[in-house]
Amino acid sequence: MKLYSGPLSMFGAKAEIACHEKSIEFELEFVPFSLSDLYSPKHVVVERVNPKAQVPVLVDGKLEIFDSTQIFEYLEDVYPEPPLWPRNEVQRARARLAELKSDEVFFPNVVCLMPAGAKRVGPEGVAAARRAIQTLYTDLEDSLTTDYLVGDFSYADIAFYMASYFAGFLGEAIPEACPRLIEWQGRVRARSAVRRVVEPMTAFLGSHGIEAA
Ligand SMILES: N[C@@H](CCC(=O)N[C@@H](CS)C(=O)NCC(=O)O)C(=O)O
Repeated sequence: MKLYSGPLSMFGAKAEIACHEKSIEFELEFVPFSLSDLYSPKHVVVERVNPKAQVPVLVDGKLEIFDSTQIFEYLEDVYPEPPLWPRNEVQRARARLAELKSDEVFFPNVVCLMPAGAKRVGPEGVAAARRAIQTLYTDLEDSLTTDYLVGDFSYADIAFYMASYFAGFLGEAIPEACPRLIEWQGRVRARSAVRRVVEPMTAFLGSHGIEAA
């Protein structure tokens, strides 16, 4: 199994963490990436497999797939243990929705804080994105009643941990007013699968003078 990702890819990190959680042996290849040129030039395999030319891409024998959530689904089917989706249907639906909301509701706001995103949306867009992030933190704080977002540790935790990790580097860390969410973050950060992926990312950012708030 080979995973194509990037040294700062939040979606690639999701797939990588899931592989480590499931103790899957896989090869990791980082595609060309720099803070100045981003994902240019594109990697030939990524361009061939993904019409959107984005990482992550997973190649397993003849199977070639892309998109972190599609990769989660494949990993769960092929390596069901330990489960990273809840077994109960209702909880599974909730976890899937939480994962989707992290990627498609929360993270687009984080993208607006990145240099290219901020240029695209302008100062008012950046301010709106910051407000939306804080509102979503508060909503999650209010709904968090267990150790993890939905039942046991799941793909939803992986997704939201990574999204909030990048928000933290962009000045929108989880606020002190959300103590349960801060504890949740510490709990996820302590997992060895998460540390293996996030520590090199933090080092990469640090080597470019970028520190978490
Ligand atoms: N929905 C996709 C998003 C993938 C994505 O946005 N990948 C970024 C890196 S984190 C990328 O490759 N960007 C390069 C580009 O869009 O040209 C997923 O879950 O994998």
